[in-house]
Amino acid sequence: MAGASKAVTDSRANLPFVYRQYSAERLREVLYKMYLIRRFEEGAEECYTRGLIHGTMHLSIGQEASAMGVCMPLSEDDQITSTHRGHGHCIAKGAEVKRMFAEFFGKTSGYCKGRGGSMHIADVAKGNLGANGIVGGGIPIAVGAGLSSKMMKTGKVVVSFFGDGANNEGAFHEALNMAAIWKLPVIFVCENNGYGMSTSTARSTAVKNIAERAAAYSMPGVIVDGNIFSEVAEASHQAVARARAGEGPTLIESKTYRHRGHSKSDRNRYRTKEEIEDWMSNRDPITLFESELREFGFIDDKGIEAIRGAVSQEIADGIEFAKASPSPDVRDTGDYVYTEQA
Ligand SMILES: Cc1ncc(C[n+]2csc(CCOP(=O)(O)OP(=O)(O)O)c2C)c(N)n1
Ligand SMILES: [Mg+2]
Repeated sequence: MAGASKAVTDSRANLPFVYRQYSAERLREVLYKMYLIRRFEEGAEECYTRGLIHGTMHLSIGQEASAMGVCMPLSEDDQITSTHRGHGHCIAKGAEVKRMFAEFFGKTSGYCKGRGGSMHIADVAKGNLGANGIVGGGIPIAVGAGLSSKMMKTGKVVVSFFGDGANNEGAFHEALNMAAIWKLPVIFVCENNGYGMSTSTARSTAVKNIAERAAAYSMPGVIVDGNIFSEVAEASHQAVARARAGEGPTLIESKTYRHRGHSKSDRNRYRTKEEIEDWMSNRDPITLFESELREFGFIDDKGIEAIRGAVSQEIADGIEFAKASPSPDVRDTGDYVYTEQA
């Protein structure tokens, strides 16, 4: 998202940072996008159930504030690397849902001409270097992109999204060390949703907070409530400022929760119904953001209804676009799959 800022007005002086920094219009646009992520995934899930989409998918419902908050201070030129749970990151960085649906449907109008599907969407024009089916796979790529930014003096900041499961991999540690010694403009965002498949973070990770690992690489480690948009956006804003100033990387741990199972085949046996219900009822990121917007006078019921209606229309149009788009010719299905062909 473009990172324009508004002058601080007296009436907003005591509000949290993002409500002083951004215009009412931008903040309402964030709510729109949070709904767009959620409805996109609900729509994709429904299409999957109806047999219109094949394979599997990993839904980030419940993690929308994390994706939107991190991307808030990024410009279109800044870059991200994403994960197997990357639909929210993709939309937050500016992707069009109609081309995402088309990709899911395996159509030529999709972001990867229908060859990639849910786990491989890349939107390089908008700075999304790609989702990645390899856990932790995007972390070294982000460091490479950060090195490129520094050497070419492009001024780009690179965000690497990854899950708690990735922070115990060698690639994570090597990448953080390298980014730190070279002071690269990279922001490592660990979306800690409490589980890597069925394994809880407590069982897999020796430290209590993943952000503590930043100390080993001499960079700031910041913990945020990943379900509170304003908190995530503020931390991201600071990390972006540090990166742009040439001071190097930051590790942000965004504590959040996925409402759905790990993937379509997950039966949720490792989590209690009460735990899931608690996060859905009391910690839902869209509900929390909506109530802050209402409380601070940025939106009312009518405004929220208008956003919900417009999002539903964009989703319906996106699904129709995907349905109406052509499938690749069977003779061309091998095209665009490899970077170089014999
Ligand atoms: C290198 C690698 N190891 C294992 C897997 C299988 N796998 C896919 S997702 C996943 C869990 C990832 O957990 P986390 O990083 O916490 O992300 P989350 O699914 O919670 O968003 C695993 C083990 C994989 N895709 N790649
Ligand atoms: Mg996880």
